[in-house]
Amino acid sequence: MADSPSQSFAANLLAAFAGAGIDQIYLAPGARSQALAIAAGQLAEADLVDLFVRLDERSMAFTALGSALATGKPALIITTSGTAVANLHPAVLEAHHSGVPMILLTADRPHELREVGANQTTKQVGIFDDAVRVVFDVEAPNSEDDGVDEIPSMVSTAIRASLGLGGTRPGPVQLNLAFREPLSSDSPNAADLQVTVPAGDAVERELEFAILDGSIPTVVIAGANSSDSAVELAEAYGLPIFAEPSSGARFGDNAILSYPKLMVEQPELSSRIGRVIVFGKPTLSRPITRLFFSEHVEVVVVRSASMGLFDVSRRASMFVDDVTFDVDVEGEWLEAWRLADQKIQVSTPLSEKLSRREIVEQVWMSTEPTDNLFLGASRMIREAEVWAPSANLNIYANRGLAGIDGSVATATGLALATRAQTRALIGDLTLLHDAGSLVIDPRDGELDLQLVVVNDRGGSIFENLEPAKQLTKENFDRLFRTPQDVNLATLAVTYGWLHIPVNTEVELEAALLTKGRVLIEVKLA
Ligand SMILES: Cc1ncc(C[n+]2csc(CCOP(=O)(O)OP(=O)(O)O)c2C)c(N)n1
Ligand SMILES: [Mg+2]
Repeated sequence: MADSPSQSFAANLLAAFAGAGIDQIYLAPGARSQALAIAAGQLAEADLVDLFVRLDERSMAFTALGSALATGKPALIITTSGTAVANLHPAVLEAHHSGVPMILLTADRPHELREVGANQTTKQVGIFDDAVRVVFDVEAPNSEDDGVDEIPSMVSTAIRASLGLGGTRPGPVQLNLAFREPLSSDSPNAADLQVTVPAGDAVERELEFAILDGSIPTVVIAGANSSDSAVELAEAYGLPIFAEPSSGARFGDNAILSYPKLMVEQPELSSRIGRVIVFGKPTLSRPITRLFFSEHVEVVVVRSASMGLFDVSRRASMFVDDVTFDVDVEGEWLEAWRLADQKIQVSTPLSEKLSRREIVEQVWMSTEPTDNLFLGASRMIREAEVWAPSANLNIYANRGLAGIDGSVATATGLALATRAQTRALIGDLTLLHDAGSLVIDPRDGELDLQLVVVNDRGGSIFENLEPAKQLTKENFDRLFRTPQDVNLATLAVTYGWLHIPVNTEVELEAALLTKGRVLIEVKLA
């Protein structure tokens, strides 16, 4: 085959990424990206990277997002030009808002073929606006070594920006790569190339601390992506902690698990709150959001490394990196919350039918510390906020934008990157929205991936909306609940998944022990 500057550039580029430790590559097929595909295939064949091939770019990008959530490292995403690039947008936005590293390699026509009606050609530079930390618009290489000298610095910048080492939050980065014919060749082989990428130092920011008045009754609010530091603070100073299920902080002696209920049912206690210290991004319950707006509550925000500044009420008194207290917090304050929490935890009656509470409890009980648990963005994460027991588990949720899209794919990415037992607890519409991600590539190998689908025939979360009371049932169903009649058993089987229908707690417990790719359908309606 004739030499191809495109192939030479692609081989050097991918060898540079692989050499720098970026070893997860996601690829969707296409003509313009063929040199990148061939280079990725060579690296995979030589066992230098893991390569995952996907048909649907939307699904692929969410899978890569899941992989990065588990590893903390960006995966490479390779697409052809045109709408293929646009299909990355939902996952790019989620990664932008929740600070997940991601590197996009989008193939494009050469510059002279843009804006002239050439096939499969659109404006790919700028398509993601400010959702990408950095964009490179790389000219098509014309000769053997064209552009190769710039690769190490470009790759270094891309990796550093995606990881947030350059002073911004982690997030997506785009390399828009123009290629002209000949689009590929059989040499060089990317696996034979060694390209050294400068690492560079992380930008150090001076951390800001605050010393707070310990006499003000304070609670720690741990939203999505809070991490252990929220727990450490609460335990160091005897503060109650209200931790969302995907906070990474819902465990330990200070966790007040029933806070969503207590905030409503114990007005005397909750009205005593004079200050909240916020970690991560809390989005789940209205009583907590109301606290941020309450005039007699001071809002102290601890900067999140991933989620960006949180200040929904625009009332934050300070943004800091850590806090301490001048005097010890009264022990009575934590005790009062613990007591109320214990009372409510035991006093809720259980019915005969499998309830959402039992689903949550059973899923948590079946989940080991090395497993992954992904929570879809609808009713079940809110049920988990009320019922999930205290446990230090690997829990993930796409709370950057709280979309129901890409949930099957994100969970698949968690499973692919870790090869650990992975569960997704999702609603029926959330499953159907991402049904395309059920497509299996047999080359991905064995995965222990359970989709626990709570099938209540439609979006039951909307029952809490005002229109549920205002509209006729028929209208409400048509406009909001959108009931569906899809046969999940045949859907699962069509895509090669095992389907297990579940009606009781005992059946659910048994189903959760099943290995392989399983769709566990819990029928509630
Ligand atoms: C991409 C996207 N589209 C629409 C929404 C709005 N939305 C939030 S929850 C929901 C319904 C989810 O229903 P289901 O998955 O069955 O969960 P349930 O609440 O019934 O448990 C929708 C459409 C969203 N969050 N994301
Ligand atoms: Mg539903």
